[in-house]
Amino acid sequence: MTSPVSDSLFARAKQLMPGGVNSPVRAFRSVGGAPFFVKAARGATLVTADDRELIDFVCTWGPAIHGHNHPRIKAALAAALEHGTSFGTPNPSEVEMAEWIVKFFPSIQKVRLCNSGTEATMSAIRLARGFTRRDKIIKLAGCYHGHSDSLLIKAGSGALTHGHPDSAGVPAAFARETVVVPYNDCAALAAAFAANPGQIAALILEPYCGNVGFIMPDPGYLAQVRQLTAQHGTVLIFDEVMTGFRIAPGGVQEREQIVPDLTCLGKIIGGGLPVGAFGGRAEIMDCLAPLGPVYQAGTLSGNPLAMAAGIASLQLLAELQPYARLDALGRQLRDAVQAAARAKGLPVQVPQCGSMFSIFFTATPVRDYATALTGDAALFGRFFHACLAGGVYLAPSAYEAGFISTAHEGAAIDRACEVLTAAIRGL
Ligand code: KE4
Repeated sequence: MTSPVSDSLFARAKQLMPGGVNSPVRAFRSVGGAPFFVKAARGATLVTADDRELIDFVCTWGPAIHGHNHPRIKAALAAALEHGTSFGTPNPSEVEMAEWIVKFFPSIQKVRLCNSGTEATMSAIRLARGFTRRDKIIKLAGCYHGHSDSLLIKAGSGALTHGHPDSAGVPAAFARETVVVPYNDCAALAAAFAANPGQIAALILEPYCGNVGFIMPDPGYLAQVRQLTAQHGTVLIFDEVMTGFRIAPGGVQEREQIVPDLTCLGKIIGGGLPVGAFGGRAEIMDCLAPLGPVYQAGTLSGNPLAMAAGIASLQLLAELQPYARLDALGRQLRDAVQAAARAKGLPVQVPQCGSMFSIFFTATPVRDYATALTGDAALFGRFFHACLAGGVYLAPSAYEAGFISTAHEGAAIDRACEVLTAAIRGL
């Protein structure tokens, strides 16, 4: 499959941008080959610069839960555009967005809007440190929370793919303040608290991991995390940038009935435009400037275009309540992959919940960073390219989650299952 236009664009891009991309995972470094360039997207389909149509299971890394360029989101954006692009002042749409978030997430009494998931988690950590007057934090190996210094320690996602989870450029002094423990390991977590008595400001985790592949918690694990953090006066931060409004209207915390102290959001609440948010208990949030001593700010925070697109996306979720349909699509894909792998005698794990899934080529049940690494990444690369040749675009890394939208229903999911089945048969 030749892609002369993408190849030419990539050659130009590499002269101008490191690796020819603006986010590392897009470079296809872990699956090999050169990335394609996309010029348009609609529904479940990407249109490449070489006019190939691909069924998309990345969904711009989560935001496109209604598919790309949904008419309702497009119309909301067009209407907002009539009034301007950015005001730098309070505006009605950020109030409406805050009301939506507080309504869907009862644990969020107050919320601050920002421009990315990285900003949300970085700010939540600073807020927890300011509120507790403690410096240390706990994160879980393989969880990815964006690229702020304190959190790029044993990160997931692209940092994991690139084989050096601890990024260069992070001062050792910063890394020393971040304690890393395995996901799904209550004993290790209790030991970390015992070794740092009264010192842990916050524990941040992806309650369902989406950046080391897709990994769900053992039964009772999240309740144990909640109990230990409460016992030690540690702020529990759920990073639901990926899972918020995707796993359930109120994210994992609704599905698992766990109440964190702070929650980070992003992706879906921007409808495809740059966005982030963090919120939680008012007594913690009120430590934020201008009320309190913890500073946080942003030129484009609450941007009216991002708010308009995000509100339209949330309105659609409230109207359609698509979660059972999305789970049926996820099961259909999971069942097809499992059946094909069984017929081939190929060990595979296909964790799936609702519209999130991943595919690990290993016989080992994947429950944390270490077991995720037992997956055959080279085989995943071959599988990825076989799917791409068949017209299906999976995340270009064995350590990412796949995303399904309502637009995949019907022909797209059926065709995708055929392509994934044929790809496995050909391995
Ligand atoms: P952003 O700064 O990329 O908006 O959000 C960072 C972030 C925070 N928390 C979670 C749970 C996330 O998944 C992310 C970003 N996710 C990656 C996908 N693995 C974004 C894609 C990329 O980095 O190119």
